[in-house]
Amino acid sequence: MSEIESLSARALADIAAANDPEALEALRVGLLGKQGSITGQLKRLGALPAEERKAAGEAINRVRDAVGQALAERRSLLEAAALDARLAGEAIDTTLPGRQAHRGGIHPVSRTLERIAEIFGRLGYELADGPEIEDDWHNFEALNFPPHHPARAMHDTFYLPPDAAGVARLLRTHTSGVQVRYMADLVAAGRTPPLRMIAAGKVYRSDSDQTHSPMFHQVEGLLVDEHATFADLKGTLAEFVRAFFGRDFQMRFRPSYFPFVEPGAEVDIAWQQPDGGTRWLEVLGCGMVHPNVLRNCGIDPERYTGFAFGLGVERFAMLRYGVNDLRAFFENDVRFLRQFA
Ligand code: 2U9
Repeated sequence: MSEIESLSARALADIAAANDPEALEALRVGLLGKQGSITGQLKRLGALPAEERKAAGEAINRVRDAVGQALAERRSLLEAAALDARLAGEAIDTTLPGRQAHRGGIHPVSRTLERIAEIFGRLGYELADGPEIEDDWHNFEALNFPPHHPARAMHDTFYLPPDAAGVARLLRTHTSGVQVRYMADLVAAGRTPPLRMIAAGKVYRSDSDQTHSPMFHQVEGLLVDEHATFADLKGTLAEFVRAFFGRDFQMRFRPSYFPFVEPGAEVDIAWQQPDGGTRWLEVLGCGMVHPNVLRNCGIDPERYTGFAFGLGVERFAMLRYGVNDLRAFFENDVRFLRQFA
């Protein structure tokens, strides 16, 4: 084997055995660099006899080209292998389960309130709200509670320090001040009944046990028109109870006293017991709006009549979801709340 042939064979074997780009580069410099062995062969061509020079030159050039190509192929092979190794090391395992996000839910009392407002919305009632800090006029006086009247003691009122003008302030004990404002605003805007509205929101009474919380939610409704009657009230409440629970109930209206209505009544429904029997359950209060209340709001009681009703949202939520302690709604135990999400 000629010198150039054995040089070529050794070079190709070395290239094939090179396992990293640095080793390959060292081989390139040793073969094709300025001091490289193949470059050295080319430099020595001049020393050969003229008749050998052509064939020897061609042979060296072939080896130089073959070695150059082998270097390039080996380089791209090593680069591809290095890239594969990097990609394998950085790979994301998409089969791993992701971190679970916590899913929130609507509070059962809010759900119930939304459900009640939705039902009355379908019956044409507009939803209104007002301040939770009230004055004596909107919470009591306009609603036919005279000063020092014993009916005030029915509400265990939380009083606040008087405002800068010395006017007494309190946490509203019912949402009825919203209806008072609604009627007064309607009259001030130069409009007249008919009107249909519900007030919904938090109310406060100093009372706390299994069925009473110092803060609870009320929905109250009001309809005023020229010929509104107690029969309209009964039909409206029967329709509401049917829509809320999804079935009909036997209902009973028991006379009761509220200063802002006359006559007033408490509404019981015949509730199915687990033992198969039924029991009367009080679920609502209602009545025909007292003429004094209409007059206090600027509406002529000789021309207009109205009916009104009130209910506790937590009570409806307890019945619908079968919860027997009101306080569970406010303890914020997610194990309890999650059941309704
Ligand atoms: C105006 C005129 C009349 C609203 C009414 C009741 C009867 C009633 C209670 C039910 C359970 C409150 O949540 S509860 O504790 N409410 O019994 N509410 S009539 O009558 C009004 C309201 C405003 C201007």
